[in-house]
Amino acid sequence: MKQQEQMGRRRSSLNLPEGFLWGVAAASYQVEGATSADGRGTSIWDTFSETPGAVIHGHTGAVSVDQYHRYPEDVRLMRDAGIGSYRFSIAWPRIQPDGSGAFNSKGFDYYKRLIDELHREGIGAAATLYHWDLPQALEDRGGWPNRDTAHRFRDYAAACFGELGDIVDMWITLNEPWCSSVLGYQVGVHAPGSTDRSAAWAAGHHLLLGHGMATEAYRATGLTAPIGITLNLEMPRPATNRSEDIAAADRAADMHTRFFIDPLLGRPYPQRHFDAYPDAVPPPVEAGDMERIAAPIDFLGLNYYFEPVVAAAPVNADNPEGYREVPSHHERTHMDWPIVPRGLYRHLKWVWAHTDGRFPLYITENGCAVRDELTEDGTRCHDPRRVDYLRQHFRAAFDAIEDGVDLRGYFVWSLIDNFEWAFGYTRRFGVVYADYINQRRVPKDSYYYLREVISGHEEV
Ligand code: IFM
Repeated sequence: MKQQEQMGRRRSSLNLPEGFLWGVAAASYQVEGATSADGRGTSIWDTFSETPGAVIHGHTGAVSVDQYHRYPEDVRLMRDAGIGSYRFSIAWPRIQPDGSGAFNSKGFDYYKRLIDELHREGIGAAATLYHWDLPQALEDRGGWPNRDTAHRFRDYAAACFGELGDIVDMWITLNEPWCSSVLGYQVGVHAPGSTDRSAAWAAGHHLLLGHGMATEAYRATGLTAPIGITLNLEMPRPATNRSEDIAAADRAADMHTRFFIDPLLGRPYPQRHFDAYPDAVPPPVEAGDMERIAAPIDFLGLNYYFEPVVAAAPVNADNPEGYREVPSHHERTHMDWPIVPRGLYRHLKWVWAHTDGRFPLYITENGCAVRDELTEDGTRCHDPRRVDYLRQHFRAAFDAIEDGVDLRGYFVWSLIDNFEWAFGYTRRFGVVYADYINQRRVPKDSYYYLREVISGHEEV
């Protein structure tokens, strides 16, 4: 029996592959605030969060944790936890207020200041080009369902490569295009709040096309930092081993997973999904698009939060794909998401097999929302559920590495509590507590736990 099995499978992070990257992640609109500073334009999230009823309590990202001004403090918090890389996103409307035409040097300056500060403290910069804050001017011209937006994204990305290419250590083109397309254009709970399936499919295609064109533009620069994309795939677990449930779970992965991962691999979109909705218009694919989308990437980023359970359901007009989500016994987070660490192991193994081990993988987000409170004296925040959540998910990821998955790094979502989209500030994901009244940051127990895992002193 191996020693770690004798220890009940608890391991030290010192057993991780050489160079394993520990990071924390965040996104511009969720943490920056300063939405009208230094020439920033309006984004679809500014507009959406000001729409009555769109976000809980009418919260907006206008101030958030004010990282735009307070980034030195946040970088120090990362340094003191031994964080190796900060995954942040670049706000397109800071760089190009109208989404086309003139670029704003003050926008670039902010990211240069942030990256310089990170580097001064020995922390790498992992920049995401698009984490949902589309310039409103582009939405006014049709948004992602309009093919032109993919071209505009390519131009914006190329400008970022030109200005920041020598200091960014890792590029991520898009964060979770499923959310931008399906939540934004079909379900309508995210900006811009549309409810049109055809628009969502077109948006998904143009997001991927923008990714492919940006990746091609990047290669033309000769820059060598790795570039990839972050997906939030979902491989639901079949409720039982009956063949109907297994087939239902497979169908449930068509839009959430196959639509986004297969074209990156040079494979077609899942036609079966389009066939289920004959009234909707399939993605407007033009000659050469699929080749562009499959432009080689250097890694694939995965965001994992939970694994749903799916069973077969009667096929009818309301449920043409014939599946439904069913309850499970798992404890749930404040997002009402089930805690399924083993699902992360299955997820990594599935992606690794589905991609034929073609790209190294990174977990670019994982974490949980907990109803955190400060101690009475305001100096500590005990979040044992988050510590437990992280410990179990780290363990699942390390198991996958042991079983052959080339997982190169793990970014915890998030450094600090922030604007959780339609939930506003009511959901706390940080390992650092944000006091939104006075902008005080208070490290939670999970922050100290993460620090000790990274230093190799805490067993997982
Ligand atoms: O806060 C989000 C993030 O912006 C994208 N991935 C999921 C997180 C938690 O919901």
